[in-house]
Amino acid sequence: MTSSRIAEARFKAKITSAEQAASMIAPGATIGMSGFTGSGYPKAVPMALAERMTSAHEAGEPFQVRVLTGASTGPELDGALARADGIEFRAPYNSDPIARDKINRGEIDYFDMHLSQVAPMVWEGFLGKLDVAVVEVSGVRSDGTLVPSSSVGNNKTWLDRAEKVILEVNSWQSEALDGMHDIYYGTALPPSRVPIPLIRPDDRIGETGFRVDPDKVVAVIETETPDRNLPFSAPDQTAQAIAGHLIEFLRHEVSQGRLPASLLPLQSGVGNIANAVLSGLLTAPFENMTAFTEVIQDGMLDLIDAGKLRMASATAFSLSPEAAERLNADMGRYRDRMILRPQEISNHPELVRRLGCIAMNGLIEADIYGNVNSTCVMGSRIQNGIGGSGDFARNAYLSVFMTPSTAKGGKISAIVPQVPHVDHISQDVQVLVTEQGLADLRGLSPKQKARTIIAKCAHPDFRPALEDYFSRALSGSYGLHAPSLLGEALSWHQRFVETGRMAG
Ligand code: 0RQ
Repeated sequence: MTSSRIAEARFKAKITSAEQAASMIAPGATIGMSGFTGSGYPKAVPMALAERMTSAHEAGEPFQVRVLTGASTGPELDGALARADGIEFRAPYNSDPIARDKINRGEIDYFDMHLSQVAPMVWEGFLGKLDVAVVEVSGVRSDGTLVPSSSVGNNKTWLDRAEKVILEVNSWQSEALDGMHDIYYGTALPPSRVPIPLIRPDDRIGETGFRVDPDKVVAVIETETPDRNLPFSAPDQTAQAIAGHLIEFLRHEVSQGRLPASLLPLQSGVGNIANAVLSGLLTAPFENMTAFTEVIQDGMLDLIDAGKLRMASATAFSLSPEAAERLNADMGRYRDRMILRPQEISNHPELVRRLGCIAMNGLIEADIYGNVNSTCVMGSRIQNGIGGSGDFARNAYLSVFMTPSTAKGGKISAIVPQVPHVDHISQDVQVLVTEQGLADLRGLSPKQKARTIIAKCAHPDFRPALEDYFSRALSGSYGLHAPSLLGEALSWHQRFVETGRMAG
């Protein structure tokens, strides 16, 4: 079908079917798969593996594997394997609804972790021996190096560490991707680590392809399947209001001389609000911006087209089908303005700190002291995972968290007396934004933060109850540094679990 994408004879000789490749994966294997926010994940082998698992289960035989990826994937990977009851252990990130449900029913063990730490932890041996790598690429060059596809993630590490390698060569991916990637081979473990020689977001410090030992490659599959590419919904009023507050704040920071007029390298999470912020930047007065981020989404293409964004560094695309087509049709032009890197570099805490990123991430809820829960609904039910938000939030020059002030049709307040699970401690949360307003928490004590967050960010339906809680805590708390009523602090969540609403 697409063997013109495979320019090296030894790889060509290994072209086979997905079923054949899947038969090389044993029960209990630890598999490093490509894939990050629905792009660049293998689309054929996981489905064939899921079929094998289903047949094994029907015959009464156990068949599960341990799955590591870059981040989230698509229905052909997490969805298929979870549906087949085939995942025993999953890391580092999941957003698939079937896998999420099984994690929350206690049927899959899930290690939700900082995305920058996956590759080093694999090298350190903390995630076990890597048996197989299943990696999507967009081509094999005549010298045997691999052209990455629409995400890089941890693929370098999977290819280096796995005993066996299975490649999916996807001809849906644009051939013009060749040359866009920057694969850095200079990482090492302590005490041999050296500084990463990246000074500006647009520096190239590595190679444009992956190296792989051809003797480890056991199968090459050809595919022609699009990435997941979820439809894009235009920002709603709430998202626009949040974006408006944030952009106003950024303008203020520029006017005060605390940010340059081109801002600092942007990191933007995914989703409706993140896209609204990027859309808002289209008409904001900032020029010559850069992004040092995890994913390139629709809004970044618009900013590049408008000449506002000079370049974007990331590890993956996360696009709507329309934007993916736009990108693929004009890859030669976009290629000079984008760099995809391994996620241990795109999210590297030292680089984020040194470049001075502006981190903008979503949250599930924040408490009045500015602690943020990004992952666990009611403290126990995982939504997605911390992803790269921790890599960026702790180290950013400016760490912003954004959310609508209520969830579930107003039954839940996103501002609560105390979060039942903490992903980002208050020291890592400098600015909190809801559609109600923006709280600048820099330099504030816990009590000052509480007053600011309640006044600026809480929804009016919940504000009086928060004020009441805080004023009673001021007299009834064990200590008055960060006043808390221990018996009551989580009662809002308990009430929701019991009655379906937080309000009494
Ligand atoms: O659930 O779909 O069942 O209704 O959470 O919420 O409002 O659609 O918002 O898509 O922006 O996601 C924090 C989850 C926000 C995301 C989070 C429920 C809500 C809905 C989704 P339903 P929305 P978003 C870059 C950085 C962590 C990783 C990260 C996230 C669902 O931003 O995963 O930042 N962040 N990565 O109803 C109960 C609340 C709720 C709530 C929302 N207070 N209580 N449920 N929900 N608030 C990307 C990567 O790292 C890859």
